[in-house]
Amino acid sequence: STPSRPQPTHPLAAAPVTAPEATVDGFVEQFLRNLNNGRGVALSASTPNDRYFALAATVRDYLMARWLEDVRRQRTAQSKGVAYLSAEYLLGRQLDNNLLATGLTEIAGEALAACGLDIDEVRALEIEPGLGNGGLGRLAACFIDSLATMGVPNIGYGIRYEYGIFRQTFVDGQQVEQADSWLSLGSPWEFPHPEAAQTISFGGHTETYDDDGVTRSRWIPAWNVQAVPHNYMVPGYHNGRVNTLRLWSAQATQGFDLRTFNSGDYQEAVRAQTYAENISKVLYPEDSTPQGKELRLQQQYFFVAASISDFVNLILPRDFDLTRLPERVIFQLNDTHPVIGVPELMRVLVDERGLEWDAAWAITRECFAYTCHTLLPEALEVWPSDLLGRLLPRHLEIIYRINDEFLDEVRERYGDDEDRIRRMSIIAPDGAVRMAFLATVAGSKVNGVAELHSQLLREKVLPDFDEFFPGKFTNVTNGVTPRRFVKLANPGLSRLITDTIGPGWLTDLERLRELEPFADDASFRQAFASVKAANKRALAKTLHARDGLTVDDGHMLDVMVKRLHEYKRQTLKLLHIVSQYDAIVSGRVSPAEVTPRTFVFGAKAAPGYAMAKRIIHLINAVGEVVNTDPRVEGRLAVLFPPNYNVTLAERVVPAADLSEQISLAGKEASGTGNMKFALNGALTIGTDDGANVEIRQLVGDENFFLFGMTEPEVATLADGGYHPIDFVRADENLQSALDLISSGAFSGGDGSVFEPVVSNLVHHDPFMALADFTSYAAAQQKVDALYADTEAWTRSAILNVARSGFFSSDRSMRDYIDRIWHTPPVR
Ligand code: BZD
Repeated sequence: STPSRPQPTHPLAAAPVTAPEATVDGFVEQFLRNLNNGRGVALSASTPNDRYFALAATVRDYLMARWLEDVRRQRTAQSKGVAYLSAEYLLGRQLDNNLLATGLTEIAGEALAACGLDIDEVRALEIEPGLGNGGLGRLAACFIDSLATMGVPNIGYGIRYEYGIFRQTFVDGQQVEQADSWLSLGSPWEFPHPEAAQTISFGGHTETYDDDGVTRSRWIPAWNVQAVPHNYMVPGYHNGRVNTLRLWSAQATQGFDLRTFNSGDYQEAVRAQTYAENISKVLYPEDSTPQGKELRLQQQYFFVAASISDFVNLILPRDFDLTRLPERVIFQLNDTHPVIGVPELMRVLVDERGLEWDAAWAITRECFAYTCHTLLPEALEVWPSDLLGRLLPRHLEIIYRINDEFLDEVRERYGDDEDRIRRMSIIAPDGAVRMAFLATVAGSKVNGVAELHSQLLREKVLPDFDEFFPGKFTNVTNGVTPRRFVKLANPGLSRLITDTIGPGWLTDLERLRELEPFADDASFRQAFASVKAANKRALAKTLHARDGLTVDDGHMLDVMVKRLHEYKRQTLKLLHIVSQYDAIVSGRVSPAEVTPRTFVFGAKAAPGYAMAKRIIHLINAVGEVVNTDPRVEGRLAVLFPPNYNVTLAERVVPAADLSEQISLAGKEASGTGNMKFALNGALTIGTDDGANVEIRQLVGDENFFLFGMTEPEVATLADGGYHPIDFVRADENLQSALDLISSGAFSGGDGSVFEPVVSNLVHHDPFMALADFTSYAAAQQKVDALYADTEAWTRSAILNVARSGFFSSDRSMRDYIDRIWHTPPVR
């Protein structure tokens, strides 16, 4: 029931909400009030966690007036907004970002100092919400930051996992996963609203009934759970705008247990409750090859149904004419994970709101758009129809009808081309539902995430659909938020940029172009190089405190951070390290000839991905030997800090000299780490893959180390039959590096330990690391040659920064608006 609207008589209650005064005094006052009244402690008795909570609450207080205003505006707006549907948001820490957005960073520091506290100590307590696996989840976080900064109305919808991506530790060099209990000390940034929970149903059966002479279908579900919204502020940068991120948490329905699951047995009742609450318990840590697990489908439907209902039933006015829904919202599908939203909206419109099927389908097709993030066939989600039918029987019926009508259209166009019908059917021959096809048929637009990816998507993954739906496919190249990944992560570079070209670039990143002429200015190069050196020292300090690791800040920092996957080819990097080590210890090369390098890895492996875990073990084993062998001391070091996450990325990226983006061409959809490194003045060594292609085009060939086969060359090699052993025979350094691993040099003399990795490479090598090794090693020699010329290297690094403004996620958002969403113009 709608609560009655208060009719205040006091002038304060009738006035708009105000923010505390943006001064040190104002901040101190609010901070102490939050400490005393919010935490119930005096400053003198406060714990570090109390102080962190009070500080967070204070920052929230400054944002609150704007947020309340924007939420009100959103409800009363007549214009179209974006509802971003994503199963993952890899947010990173909130405190610094929100301080930055409000412009309160300095004031907060002084205010805490005046309370006798060090803000850096308080800041260090924040545990980042790791509600995502990797690029896809981090992209969602960058996008909502950009939309808020551009003043575009947006709600991000997702899942409030109780446990995010696992915490990675190493035991004897092997990955061991621990639960990420990020909520154990509470979460100061969220606003839970249990009173506004939505009921989400599952299971049961469908039936038809007579509705005034019309036969209609309805779903009689068997059980349900409550979806409790938790709201987060998403502040724009210095613009007074605050959007909302709404994450849903599952809670057992009261009486759930008693009615549907048991017959009065208390233990069974509690078990049923646990079953319901499992839905938002944990993030699935697989970032490819999703297993068709029932709980995963439950998660997907849970958050999508809650989000659609939230928008349609609560945000829109009660009497809203739903045939005009496309004028008010576009649901952007972040990969196939939310695609069950398509039949859900159909069910809402047809079964709940009584619209005709055709009218509902016309609305639905306009309201969704789909972003694909992969090219790996095994990563395209399919749901077995028995599973889908058991959990969501009405949705399966709706999908069947969508497919029947779609295939009728295909037949109309092409006649009885049964082969084509089979290829295009949303239902696979084995009965499984192909979610990418459903998204493509339903979506108003389908986009890939980099030019090459979008092209391959059209030509290789969905060519029949591209032909059938002219104009449906488009590209939006990914981007990253410069607020977090330049300003927060790299304050030194940010200061230098502002001193050089003035302010304004942080929301207009193409302005970095104005740095180009300074690449030829020796004093600017000097300043730029000292920022990089300071960032290396800062990383050294972090890694020492965090993991007890030692970084020689005189080394070139050669960095490969991303999820561990064979297609990304961490093994190629590793073979290069082993071959350098081998060359020195075998005396083929004198240590003095080798550029001193520290190799930094950061990578989590999906817990069930055995080969990825073996590769992690091998990297650590190589590090163990290389780092303690006096023959290479001061020349080579391998560091693998565990638990790479957004917080660590913010330290590693600004310190890097060389960015490793070495996937097999045609496999990495885009990459976004590649953009972060270029923007922070690292040079890229990379293949012609994903957004590397666009990075290289923009920064120029002479400022990028390209190697390896192109995608067509990969296809040709695969067609002709790939025999990795041929490449081993042709390169004695490669042969020797592989032999060294096989000899047990990195496993205490026992060659069998890493035999599975070596033999997989030599006999299968599904991602052709060996075929690209020779070219990679040659490119690394060019790296060494340029690095030896400090001025030339710095010049290239500056040009990388100056020419990478295109990769701001603000630009990505403009492209989505122009090409897909058609929401009102910005500003
Ligand atoms: O998405 C990544 C791609 O691999 C990158 O190339 C691309 O840059 C980013 C952003 O577009 N994909 C993922 O990160 N995928 C997942 O994390 C994922 C998670 C669950 C299930 C399937 C995939």
